[in-house]
Amino acid sequence: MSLKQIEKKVLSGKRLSPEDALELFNSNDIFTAGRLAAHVARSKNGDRAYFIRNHHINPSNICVNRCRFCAFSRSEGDRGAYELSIKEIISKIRKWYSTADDKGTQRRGKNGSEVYREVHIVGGLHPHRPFDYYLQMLSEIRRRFPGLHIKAFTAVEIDYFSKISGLSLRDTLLALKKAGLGSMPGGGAEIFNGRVRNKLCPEKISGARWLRIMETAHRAGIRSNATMLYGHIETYRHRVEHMLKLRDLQDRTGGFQAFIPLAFHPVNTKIPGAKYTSGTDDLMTIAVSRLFLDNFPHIKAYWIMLGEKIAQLALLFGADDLDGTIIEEKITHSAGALSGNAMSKAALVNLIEKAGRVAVERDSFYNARMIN
Ligand code: V47
Ligand code: SF4
Repeated sequence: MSLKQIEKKVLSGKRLSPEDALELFNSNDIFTAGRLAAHVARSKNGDRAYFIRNHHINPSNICVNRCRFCAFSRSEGDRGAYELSIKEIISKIRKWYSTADDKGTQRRGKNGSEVYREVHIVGGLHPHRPFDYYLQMLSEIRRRFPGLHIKAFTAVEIDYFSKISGLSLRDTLLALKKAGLGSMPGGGAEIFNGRVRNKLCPEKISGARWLRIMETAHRAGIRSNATMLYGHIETYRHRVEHMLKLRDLQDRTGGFQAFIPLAFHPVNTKIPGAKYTSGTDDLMTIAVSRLFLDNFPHIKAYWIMLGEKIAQLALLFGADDLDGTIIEEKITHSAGALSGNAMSKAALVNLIEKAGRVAVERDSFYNARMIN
């Protein structure tokens, strides 16, 4: 099908086929893809572009998987290996979540610091920590900071928790939810194709298992995001296959909130000949995902991986969310991220407004929140 025919399909609201998505990638025509994706984004989210005041915490980088693309992980005893106690996690949060009453009341923190709404927690698969450690972590955070949304644990971690606890997937998820889990991030999806996955991360759960865990989470009332790691050894066909599987699952559960294409970072990884992605590939991937994933409400341009300026441009190519303040990022920065580590609310608003969009501060479920 020609780009003209694809354009007709998009403008009449028809779903794109995998061949259409492949055609868009192969065309290298980022301007046509971007214009169409911006049209779709506008019809879903108007002029709005979202951001959130959030903070990342990685409880440990010790991981039994040691994926080849991951520069963050260490084995036990390696130089640079670390593990945080629950006390250390709480004091980290206390440092930045400095509301006067800890009840999540929206108020400026001490010394005019920002008020955060969400903590994003992901880490390695630790060889010795029991499931109870993770439950206690959640319940302690919830007890001390009841207004803070906890978005935590990738499907890969959920699978591991189910193994170490001996609980079914559903019971693992329900126990986490009861302890305070509010939603799940979309990491660990990488590329679903088995052959590529085996080369990238032979120890990691399969794509089918990742999808099953997300389905179970959605059916247990836990919403999540979905990601795709691109720009390493995969082809466009693998990317489209990956997105098709996500689209099919979303048709069945409706539990995904945002799709986040993750630009591969090559430094300190074990991927032979690996290079940074190009800005044009980043923008094309955002645009094709917006066009193809017609049942995903949001496409996130994760500024940490894209860099501030490509993330800003992505808002004109189909993205409607920049993620947030982040504050402390380890995974991408271990692999050569060129972006900063944190962005203030003012800087996020500036990026969005200078792209001609209306900045909307959101909570973890995309409800608009007043900017204070
Ligand atoms: O699962 C690891 C990826 C993910 C590299 O859901 C790498 O809101 C690039 O999933 N180069 C973690 N990527 C990050 C993630 C995420 C980030 C922000 C928001 C959300 C969300 C999710 O990072 C991992 C893996 O897929 N990753 N190593 C690397 N060298
Ligand atoms: Fe472990 Fe996740 Fe890194 Fe893989 S990507 S080595 S599972 S921390």
